[in-house]
Amino acid sequence: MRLKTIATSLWTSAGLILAGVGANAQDVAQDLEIVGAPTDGLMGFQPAATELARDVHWLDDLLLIIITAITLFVTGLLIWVMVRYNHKSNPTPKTFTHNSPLEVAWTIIPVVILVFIGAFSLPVLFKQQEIPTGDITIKVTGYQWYWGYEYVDDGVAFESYMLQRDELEGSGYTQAEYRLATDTAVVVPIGATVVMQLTGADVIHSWTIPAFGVKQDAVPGRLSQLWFAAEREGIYFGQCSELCGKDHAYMPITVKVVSQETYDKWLAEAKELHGV
Ligand SMILES: [Cu+2]
Repeated sequence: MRLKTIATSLWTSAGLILAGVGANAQDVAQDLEIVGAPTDGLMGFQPAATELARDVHWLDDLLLIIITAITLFVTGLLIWVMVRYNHKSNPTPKTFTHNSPLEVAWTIIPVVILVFIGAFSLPVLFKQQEIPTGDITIKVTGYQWYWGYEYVDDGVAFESYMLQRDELEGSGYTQAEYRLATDTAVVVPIGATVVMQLTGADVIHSWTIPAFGVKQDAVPGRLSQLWFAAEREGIYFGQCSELCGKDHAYMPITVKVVSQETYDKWLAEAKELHGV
């Protein structure tokens, strides 16, 4: 693996020198808009770029309504008890200790609420976890501390490292993308069903793109899967989401969603540069 890595980087470097710096296979998608990135000072989700992400946002909204209603109800009860049953307003308290109808109610009602939530959340979960047949299959391997990608049907494999501050200059990214942008990116065509098979080479890592609504652990010795079909062209960022060692914060993920035509062009060049 190590030899292959060295060979791949040598080959990549040779390709870069031949083609001129910056003209590597990733450049086909360099003028893309950055869609999926965190924004300073904002709350809420990044824009949903897949059906899965829309589902997750919708479920979050539903839960927020339920949580708000429950919180207001409980706060109201607390205030009512504090005002009506304090020592001054209620000098001689009743002495009963049980109220069966009330106890049955506060058991049954939460069960009903949980079943109601489950009726909506389980279909969302199943849609994520039932993996369709992919148009493209990419094997993702988490390493300490970078990601490896293999387009298994196309014989393309490469590693993806975070761009250091001084490498961002001239890469098409700005300093705002520090700790998000990588030297190579996962490139996928818009609308294609992409299946990712994840594993870890050393410890557990976790692959995610928030705007796609996907996150999956990459566990050594196991092959887990996720899928997505991106609906909007652009650049999307994610970060390793399972604490994996000292450089955990420095193994980001970049995905470029491009037109089919651009993808075909990229793939042809990638086969030259990153062919296995
Ligand atoms: Cu990590």
